[in-house]
Amino acid sequence: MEDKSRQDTQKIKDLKNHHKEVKDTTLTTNQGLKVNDTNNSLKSGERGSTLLEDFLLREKITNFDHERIPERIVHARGSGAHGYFELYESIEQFSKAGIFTDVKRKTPVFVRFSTVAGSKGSTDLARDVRGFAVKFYTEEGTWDLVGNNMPIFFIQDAMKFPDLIHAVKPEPNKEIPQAASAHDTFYDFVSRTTETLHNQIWVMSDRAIPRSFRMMEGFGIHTFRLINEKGESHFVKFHWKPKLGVHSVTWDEAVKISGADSDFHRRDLWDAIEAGEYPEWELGVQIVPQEDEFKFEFDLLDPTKLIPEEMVPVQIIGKMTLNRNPENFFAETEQVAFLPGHIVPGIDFTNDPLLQGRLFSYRDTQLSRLGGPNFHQIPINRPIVETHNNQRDGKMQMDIPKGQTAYFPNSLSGGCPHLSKMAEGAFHSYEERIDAKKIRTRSESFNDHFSQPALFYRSLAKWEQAHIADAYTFELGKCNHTHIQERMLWVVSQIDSDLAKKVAKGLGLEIPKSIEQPINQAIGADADVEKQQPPKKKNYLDTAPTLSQANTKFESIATRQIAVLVADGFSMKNFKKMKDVLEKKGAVVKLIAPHGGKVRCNENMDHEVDAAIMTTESVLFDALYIPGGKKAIEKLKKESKFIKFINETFKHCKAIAVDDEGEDLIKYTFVSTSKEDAAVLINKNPMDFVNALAKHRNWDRMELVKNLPI
Ligand code: HDD
Repeated sequence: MEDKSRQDTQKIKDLKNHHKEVKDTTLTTNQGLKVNDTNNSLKSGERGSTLLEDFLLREKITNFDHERIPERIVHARGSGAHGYFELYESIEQFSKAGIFTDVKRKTPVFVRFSTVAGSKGSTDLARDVRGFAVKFYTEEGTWDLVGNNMPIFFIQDAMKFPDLIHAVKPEPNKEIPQAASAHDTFYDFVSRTTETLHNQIWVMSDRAIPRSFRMMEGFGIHTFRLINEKGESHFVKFHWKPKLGVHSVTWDEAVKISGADSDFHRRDLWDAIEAGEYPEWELGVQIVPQEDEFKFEFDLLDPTKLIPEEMVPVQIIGKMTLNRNPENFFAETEQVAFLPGHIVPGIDFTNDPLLQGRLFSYRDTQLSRLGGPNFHQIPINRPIVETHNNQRDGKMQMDIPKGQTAYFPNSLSGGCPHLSKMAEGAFHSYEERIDAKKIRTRSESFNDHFSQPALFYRSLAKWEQAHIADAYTFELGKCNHTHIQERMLWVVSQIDSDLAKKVAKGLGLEIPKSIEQPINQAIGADADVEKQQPPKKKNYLDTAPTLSQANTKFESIATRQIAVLVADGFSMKNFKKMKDVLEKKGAVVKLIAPHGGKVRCNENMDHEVDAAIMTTESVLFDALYIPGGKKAIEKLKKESKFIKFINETFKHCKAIAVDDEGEDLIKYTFVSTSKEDAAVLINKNPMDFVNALAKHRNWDRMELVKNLPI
């Protein structure tokens, strides 16, 4: 049956014009010549040398030699999907953009999620920021919202971006480490550039190791402007809120997932869409009236600061659904080009100096990545509206512009393309009043680097704080230079002294009383040192509970992966009862057995095995169920990997349900020490398991399992 929600958007229809089917066709060269041998080159005799004449060989090999384009300098590892955006209610009082006023529209989108530091083939589970870039193909032109899964950025001025990236990327002499911030150069930079600390502590938090792309928030980060019909401006911050809530894995899992399935997030996104479980995010806006620009104790133009939702609530205005996987990874996900400079009437920039620099960088990078100025003609990058201008030629011109003229004004082409009138929806930059000196400096109002990292840390649950301490200990433990570790300890102590003490203990170091130049060097060599960091931390809010993942949504178990451990003779009655409930709630049940092929239940029916135990790992699942059946349990006991599987599931604080003889199996595991645990369910109602699973993890178990020898 046709899935109505998957009806082609205008962009999909457009892309279909470029699809190339391979059904029932003859192999040809790029010139259309039919080919009857693509296995052998042209030789001088059966055992002779290959001839230069062999144009078939040359065409095939030349294409192959040039298959790769430079990977993105950052965000190289990514995964994309198509979908659409729908507006719940018009916000015309703030913006005249069609996408924000027309509730009947279904605006096509293409989204690319990414990690930042790693190469194209690196693991999905690196501790890192995730890119969250959305291309809206709107009726007034393309709007790109190129954000991340964290609401702030590392630096305040685009001028420092190359330094930041050079510090985090593999060290240039040895190209080590891949997709990891845990090394000397990064912490050398961070400890000397304290504006990074806010984003840095978010990277130490669970946000940096998401359970899935579908379970992370997205943020536009910068303060943008919304412009209404009257030309009035309101400041805005954009938020994406996942319908499934914000959830993460533990670091121990992340490390193991990287080995077991380094495509974990990519696969999860792909599988969910193929299964019809379309990922959804609601779009929210925080609106600040123009006159409130200076009302806050931080600067709205400073991208290292967030506006706590407790100060300005997020108003939900629409929903994005991803319902279609790309047809071709390279053509779409690799070649898609996002530019923060792509905006539409009703949306405008602010003077955030990071945003201003980005407006240059993204177009520039596409020139070398995609080879020339015509990258907007690549199918995935084409807007859904027609384009007409006098820009011409360049590498890979795909259109054939007709006519005698390519200049404006002209009379020979009847003045076309002519200029648009404002009433026809022309873009017009917001007329911000500027009366200033030309200076190379950083605004004094940006000079607070510790208040918001401290607010973030204070706002988290105990288990989240513990994860941050562990993350700092791990990351700094990987640094080889004591002076870098000590400087970081001092810097962290300015955020929270208890946190710094925990990390210092793990490193076996003392927190220095002071350090030479505890200063943000970005301010400039001749700046007044006294005026710089750290001044007294501001405390304008005790806590911001919305920053904690403990306060996210815990309603759904849809798409959660449940490992069911079985062997021949497993209890069909128990299994069926549990499976029916789980599947009704949208969870995915997978049978894990000692071998592949089929497994026979105690009612003599054969069941397809989803994975033989040797091919899978507990870290790829959200929860575990053991249905019992005497014969089956005896078999499972004999395979140590099942015991490891159960112990690991327990260590990672996941829900475990066992029925009947299943209890005999957990006697051999650490689970037996915790039968009172809220997420260990022995002979309980399947709904108890569902409820435990919806909570994502039982963090109350954390202290107990911390030192388990697995
Ligand atoms: Fe950037 C890619 C997000 C600051 C320069 N950036 C890139 C992508 C995302 C972001 C999600 C990947 C897009 C895709 O999937 O193709 N970047 C951000 C955010 C920033 C930010 C949220 C701060 C708020 N970036 C930033 C600065 C600069 C760049 C300050 C340069 C001055 N970013 C780039 C780039 C990339 C890029 C080098 C690499 C590939 C690309 O642009 O298309 O130009």
